[in-house]
Amino acid sequence: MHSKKIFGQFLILACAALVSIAHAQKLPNVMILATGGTIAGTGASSTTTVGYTAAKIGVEALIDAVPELKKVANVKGEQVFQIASENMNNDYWLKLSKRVNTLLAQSDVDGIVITHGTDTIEETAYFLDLTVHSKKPVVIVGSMRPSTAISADGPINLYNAVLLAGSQEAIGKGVLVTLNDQINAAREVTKTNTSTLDTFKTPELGFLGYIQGSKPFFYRQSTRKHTVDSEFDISKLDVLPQVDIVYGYANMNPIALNAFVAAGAKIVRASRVGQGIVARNGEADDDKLDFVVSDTLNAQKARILLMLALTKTSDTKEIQKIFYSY
Ligand code: DAS
Repeated sequence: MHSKKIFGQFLILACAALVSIAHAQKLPNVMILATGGTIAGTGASSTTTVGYTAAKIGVEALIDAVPELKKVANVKGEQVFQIASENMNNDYWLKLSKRVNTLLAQSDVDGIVITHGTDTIEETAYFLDLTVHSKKPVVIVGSMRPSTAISADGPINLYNAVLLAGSQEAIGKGVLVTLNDQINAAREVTKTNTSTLDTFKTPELGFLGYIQGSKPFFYRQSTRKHTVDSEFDISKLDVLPQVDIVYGYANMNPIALNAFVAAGAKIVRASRVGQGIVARNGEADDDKLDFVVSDTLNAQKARILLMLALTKTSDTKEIQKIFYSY
């Protein structure tokens, strides 16, 4: 009788194990690449929402703080680097993009989440949008409150990012940025507020969709080239062309601009307002001055596209075509 009971218990455990294996096999495999930022930040107290230190806790702690991740994906973490994103640079971008491309080429990786500081999330997202050659989802996530704060937004943002990166709906949409239950495209998303949770917006062209009840809902997608349609291959590059930004204003001092031009800088004319089309030969004689216009890209996004375009050509007519197709 006793052995029958043990066998029965064994049978139940074996079935439970099989069910959990089957469940795990059904879930998508999502890699979480951590780079730092406020989402990994810590403050002196639970009410510290400014004056905290970014890039303090590691990827395993981020994952452990959200046990619900295991319900939506099989997650693995990797600390690629640990910085406040105002310190982001081309070397970090090249390292991150190469790592993402390598992982997405693996059949056991269905999607990638990148945890990142919010100050340059929009730039990293666009750089990856132009250099990652896969349809698999790449979702960049950050937070506006440090992990130690009351109602920290990092955990729910990370949960949303993982379920988005493991979703069928996000396949082929290009690199995505999600915070605050909203889904933005890398090309147009921008940080619009220094501290509020709804800071990331695509002011005029709009969100791609929302995440609600653990499900992504898409209502539109980008019409411009990205990821698998991008011609930019950085796999063999260790350095990127130097491209800088000069901010225009009334009574502007031309010293900075003249210094950059003297150093050989090429010019793309963008707008500081960030929205709308910068029309060719509108505010300047672009043909005569041999300028390129940025179309609807703001200056920080135009800088990234120009940097990658210069790895292919220095012909301004070719570069203008690139700005009209990406
Ligand atoms: N220091 C900023 C950064 O790392 C804080 C943040 O993540 O919001 O971008």
